[in-house]
Amino acid sequence: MQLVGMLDSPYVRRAAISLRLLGLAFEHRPVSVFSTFEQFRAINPVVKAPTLVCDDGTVLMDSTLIIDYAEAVAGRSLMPAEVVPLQRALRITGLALAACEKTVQIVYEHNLRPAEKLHQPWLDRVQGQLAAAYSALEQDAAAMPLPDDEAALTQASVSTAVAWSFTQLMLPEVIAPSSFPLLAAYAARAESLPVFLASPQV
Ligand SMILES: N[C@@H](CCC(=O)N[C@@H](CS)C(=O)NCC(=O)O)C(=O)O
Repeated sequence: MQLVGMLDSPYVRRAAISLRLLGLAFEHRPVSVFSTFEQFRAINPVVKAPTLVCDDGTVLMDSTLIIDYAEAVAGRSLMPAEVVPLQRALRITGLALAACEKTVQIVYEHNLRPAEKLHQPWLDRVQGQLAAAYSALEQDAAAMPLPDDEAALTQASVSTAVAWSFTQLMLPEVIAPSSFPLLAAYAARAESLPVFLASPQV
């Protein structure tokens, strides 16, 4: 299978790290939805990253759905099986994905619009949502043990660390690490693990 998209996308990166954790072989094709739009469109006319080209040629998109497929192929899940830990993991993963989405929206507002068309009320709203997601994650991170080895990583850990690193790469002035010390420490530890180092965001 082929995973298409740049690793500076948190969605591509969480899919890549998940595929590795699941032990699935894949080819990574670093094609950009912006600088190589036409090349991406030839693979997936919808131009969404990540895209997964399955071994039978089926084209999947959306990181969560790609991970769902990968887990079915691997025969195991990065989510807990029991209801209470699963509920907790789903909440953390949802917060991390919301943080990714809000970061992307802020980046697009700055980078894809002419400066005179930037809409400050929308930016203020999205920045508030981003801060709310990280405040909730910071509280939940207090209960998450720092990952010692990658066998202990769950989808909640992967998505939390990937989201944090992405926001720090793109918007360090908006979300200060000093205000979220547990998350900063959590992501630093995750980023030192081989599976994260094998899928660097830069
Ligand atoms: N919910 C999707 C979000 C994917 C997404 O928005 N990816 C961005 C790159 S970070 C993209 O494809 N942007 C191009 C576009 O939406 O036109 C997922 O989890 O994969």
